[in-house]
Amino acid sequence: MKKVLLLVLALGVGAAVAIGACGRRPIRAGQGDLLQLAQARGLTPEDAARALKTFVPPGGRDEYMLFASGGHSGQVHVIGVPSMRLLKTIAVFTPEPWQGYGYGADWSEGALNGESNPDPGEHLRWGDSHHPALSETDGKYDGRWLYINDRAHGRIGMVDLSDFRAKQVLHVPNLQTSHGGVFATPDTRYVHISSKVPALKAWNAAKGQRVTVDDHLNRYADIYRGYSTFIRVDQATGRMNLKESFQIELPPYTQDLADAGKGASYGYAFINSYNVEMATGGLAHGKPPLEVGASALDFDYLHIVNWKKAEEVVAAGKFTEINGIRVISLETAVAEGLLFLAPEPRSPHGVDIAPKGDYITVSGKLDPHATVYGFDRIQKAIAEQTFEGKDRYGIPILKFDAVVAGKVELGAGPLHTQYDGQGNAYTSLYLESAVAKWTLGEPYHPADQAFKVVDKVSIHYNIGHLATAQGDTMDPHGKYLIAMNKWSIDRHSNVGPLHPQNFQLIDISGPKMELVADMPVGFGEPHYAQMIKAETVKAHEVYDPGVSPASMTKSGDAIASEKEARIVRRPGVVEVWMSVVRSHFTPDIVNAKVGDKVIVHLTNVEQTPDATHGFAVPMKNVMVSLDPGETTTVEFTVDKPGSYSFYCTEFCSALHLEMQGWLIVEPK
Ligand code: K7E
Ligand code: CUA
Repeated sequence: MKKVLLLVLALGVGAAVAIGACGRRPIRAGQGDLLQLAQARGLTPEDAARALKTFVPPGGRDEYMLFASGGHSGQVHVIGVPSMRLLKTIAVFTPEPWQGYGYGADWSEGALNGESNPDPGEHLRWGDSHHPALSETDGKYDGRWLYINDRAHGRIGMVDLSDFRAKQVLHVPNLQTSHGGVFATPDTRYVHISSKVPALKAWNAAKGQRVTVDDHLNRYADIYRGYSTFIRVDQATGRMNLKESFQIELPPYTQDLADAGKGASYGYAFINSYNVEMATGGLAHGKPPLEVGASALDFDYLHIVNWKKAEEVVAAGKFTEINGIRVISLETAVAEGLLFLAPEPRSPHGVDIAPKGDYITVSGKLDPHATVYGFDRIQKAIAEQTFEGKDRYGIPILKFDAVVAGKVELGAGPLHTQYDGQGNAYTSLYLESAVAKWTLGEPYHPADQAFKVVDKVSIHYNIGHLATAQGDTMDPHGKYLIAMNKWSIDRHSNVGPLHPQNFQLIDISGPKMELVADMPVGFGEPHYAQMIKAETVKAHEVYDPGVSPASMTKSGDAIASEKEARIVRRPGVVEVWMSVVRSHFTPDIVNAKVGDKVIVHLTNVEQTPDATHGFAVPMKNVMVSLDPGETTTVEFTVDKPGSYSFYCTEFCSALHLEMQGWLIVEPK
């Protein structure tokens, strides 16, 4: 049946008429034959073929999961590919009530409030999520954890993919903002995050340095610094451990995207930069506008960091601890030979390492080329000291011609690159609104066929990142490409002046790229995304009985059934162990006195998939989601007398509406 159907579509709908006319059985799908269905909906044969490429039958599963950043929504969106259906939104930097994230639940408060906040009084309630990084084993996604940075702040979040919840947000010391490289090293020993806009030098900032506009304009090169941070990951839990992490001080260029070396280049990290001019902005102070000042020179610098060596330098004690993290100074980094620069054509954006770790693609942004560096050439240039000089901080600059393996003219505004398993690269062209497919060199393609554009497809419109299936790993599948477009203009129904972003699914399984589907994205501006084979992710269906999402182990406050439910009072505190089950809270009446702190340990004692309940208390900003098996604690203070009817927020059962109780606050 399937074969006949494909044949019909391959032949075109016209052919289907002929087949029908020969008296063969028309192919029926529901209420009509395919021809009638296509005609009734105004679809061409090409449209119908596209529909077949993306259609997932009712109850079916997508082959891949796309983890897309949500930009200034501070979230991560999980999307099925090829159907382009939204499966989940994971809150990371921003409260989200459905998941009970940021409305009193202990695990979520712990994550959202963050660790090592330099300004603990300032509770951030948003972030600008840009670059997701799935954990890896042997250079391949392993489906355990996901890390993502906050562009607005120097923060990194961790999502546990065993329950798709954010568990940790870390303020990275000495970074005020972040951008590049959230990436996991191929073994997830570290996740990396670097600064975006240089911040006041940590050595001084720790002493409470003050700054004037005059300092900013005239001493920029001395008082600001960037930092490249390697955050150690606990291999059992995925949690980030600052004590075992380290940072490398960088010049106050604006460090942009970054990527991890792998295979041939394992142990290295590569970070782009722009504004090596160190423009400060300040038109009214006689300085050029930042965007002009930052584009004055022809070259910026690719930073080449030997993090394996940095790890040894730290182990040898050659660091200073600043604001809770071990920092290798710029001087030490240069002296130890763990930091090099390579010129890159002005104001690049993406840096993306090829699957075997041998090529490093830098995209021009203002230059129509991609510049491809050979890691073997970089190593040789370092060994032979093929330098063209040093920057003002003494960092050796490798000779451009010595390290470049190839250049390829792609089109206007190249930004980001992904790969497939056949030695092809795919680069987004922001200004041209297109994706260029081009070839890598040896060992992927012979020299005479290398660094050539082989195909181009238009997208709609203004593409930022793109993601191919596992396209930044050592196991790229190719197959699908998602263009993550900033503008949708005329592609969707008018929903007011703030238009949805537009994801486009492109079939890259054949020699020609083919645009297959649009997906409006009306929930925050995605930047980067990663696409993983769905079966690699093995999340729990339900929590084991009494598991706390904070620790993923059995909570000491878990109860097994309503028989263990109880209320314990001590002066000023009412502590409740409450069972939650279809369709009852036990106890269902809790009494407290004005001024009491109320602590409720809630256990959803069910083990049925989907039997989620909620616990919401009016006027207290409390909303907890309780998935089957989960134990979560919520704490709040009651300061006004009255009767508050708490209730279950999920339509969990026929008697869901009856699933409520009372908190009675008596006068003192
Ligand atoms: Cu190009 Cu933040 Cu990755 Cu956006 S960045 S597009
Ligand atoms: Cu439990 Cu509704």
